[in-house]
Amino acid sequence: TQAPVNVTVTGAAGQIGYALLFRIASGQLLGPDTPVKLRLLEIPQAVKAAEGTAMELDDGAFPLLSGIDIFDDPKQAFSGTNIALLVGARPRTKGMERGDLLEANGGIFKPQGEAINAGAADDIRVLVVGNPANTNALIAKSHAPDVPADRFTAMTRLDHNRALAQLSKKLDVPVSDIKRLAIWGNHSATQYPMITHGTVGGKNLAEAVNDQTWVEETFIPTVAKRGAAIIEARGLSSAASAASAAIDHVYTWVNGTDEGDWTSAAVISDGSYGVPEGLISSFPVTAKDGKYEIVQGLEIDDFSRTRIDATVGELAEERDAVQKLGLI
Ligand code: NAX
Repeated sequence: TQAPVNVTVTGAAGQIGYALLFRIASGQLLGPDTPVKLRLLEIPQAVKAAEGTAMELDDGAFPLLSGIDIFDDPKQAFSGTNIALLVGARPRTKGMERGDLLEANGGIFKPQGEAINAGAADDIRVLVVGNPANTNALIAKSHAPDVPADRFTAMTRLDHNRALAQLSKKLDVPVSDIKRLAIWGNHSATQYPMITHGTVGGKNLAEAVNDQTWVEETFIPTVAKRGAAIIEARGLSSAASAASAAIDHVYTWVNGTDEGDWTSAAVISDGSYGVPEGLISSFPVTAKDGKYEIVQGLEIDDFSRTRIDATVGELAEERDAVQKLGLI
């Protein structure tokens, strides 16, 4: 068998952590032949709770789980790590301005970026889940100059999966029939789920839907505001679905996309489609040989252009704000 892959999970005692760790331990992150070693990072007050989760992981008797270590120091938690899932973040609380939120998260993602730079394995791959995910990824990346920039990504796969679910219900087809869907921009209410180049059973998705009013007034807002709808219904934010999307994001990154299909991930922009270079923006992406690549050459219609510009504009504002705060 293979040597174990080191996987660091931050925010391990949180609700996404609780759903995510069992999926990783069961082999769903990297596949059924790859043993994993978990490195959990928490703040000191939550270490005891993380120990409780680790006890339950032990009790799962997972054949692929070859060890669990718990840390409250990022330097130790990221030492030798191959895959880092940055889930822990500072949530927005009542009365908090955006600047305060960005600053509080800078205090988390700057030292974590530095720790990744200092001690992670050469093949390190980072997925940021903690919000504001795109900008937190940008902060971490900025403090890891020795790590290739394309190893820092943020999660929009949950948005992608939410869009698949809505379309599957609308068209009464299995989710697996729907291909080439794409989330653009920020993981926020401004995100743009694009169906223009999608296919369903080999036919064009937008033509199959054939209802632009539904797209604009129901589909896009439902996908963009799904997080709030889950909180409203469950009394808690999305956790198992977020964990599932994180599993999907890494599994696809490592194992590749199917020929002719895409997925969505927030990756560093190379200037494609007018998205300013250096922003961590969601794009349609393929994965091959362990790399995410932006799908090139798509024609962008006027409606899509407006939506992409709006969400990318928000990302540029967040970047400017963290730049002013000296966080990047
Ligand atoms: P919880 O509040 O349940 O858990 C967060 C955990 O992070 C806590 O245990 C806390 O102690 C820990 N933490 C805080 N600062 C830390 C640090 N510096 N180092 C290590 N751990 C730290 O939140 P949960 O519901 O698990 O959500 C986690 C994050 O995911 C939030 O930022 C949330 O907004 C974000 N989400 C992102 C999604 C996405 O699609 N990108 C969707 C789901 C989710 O809303």
